[in-house]
Amino acid sequence: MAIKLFNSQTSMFCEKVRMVFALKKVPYEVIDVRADERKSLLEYTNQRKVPTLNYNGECVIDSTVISARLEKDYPQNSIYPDGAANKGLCLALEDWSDEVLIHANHAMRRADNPEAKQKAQAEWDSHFKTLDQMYAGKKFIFDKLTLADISIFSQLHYLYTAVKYDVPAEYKNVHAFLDNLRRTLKLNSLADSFDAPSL
Ligand SMILES: N[C@@H](CCC(=O)N[C@@H](CS)C(=O)NCC(=O)O)C(=O)O
Repeated sequence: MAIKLFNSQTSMFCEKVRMVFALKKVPYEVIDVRADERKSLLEYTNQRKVPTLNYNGECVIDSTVISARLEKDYPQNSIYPDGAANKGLCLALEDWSDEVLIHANHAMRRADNPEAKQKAQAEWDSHFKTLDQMYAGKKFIFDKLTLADISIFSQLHYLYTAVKYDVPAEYKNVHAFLDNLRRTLKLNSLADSFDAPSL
């Protein structure tokens, strides 16, 4: 048995999970769902969402559930900060990124007229302000790379690569964070997607 990831290279949630696998140095096989238009995913799970794992025969769906499961079974290089209070904060930030930043990404991607574009920009602006404060004087939110940074990076990275929207220059701390993560993930360019087997 092996761990198989039903993956779409352009999905931000798949990139998030690929980062968790790499941080923990857990080997896995990739099944590209775009190769057969999700036929094998639908056959296996009866649903269309990625990331999905065939986890040694067990079906595990959703990046948050997958990350928590990998942490439980492979506790090395923890994706959470130390201490219950910080872990709770980390999980809340993961959820904020997965549920709120994704909304801003979808809004920007779907904006097909000047009014919608302006609205999406205003939505992102308020998040950039928050993020710029969160990363003021810090490489990571906690004292090391955690799932909070990974989740936030995956949304900002999608904004840059798929939506093709540059973070405005005034958000210096957000830029510094993106560059720090680019180096941490050993990406030559922010335009590359992350798929290294280990970090
Ligand atoms: N909350 C889920 C979101 C997963 C998700 O939205 N996946 C998208 C790709 S980024 C997908 O597969 N959408 C296809 C569909 O819904 O048909 C997670 O964290 O994994």
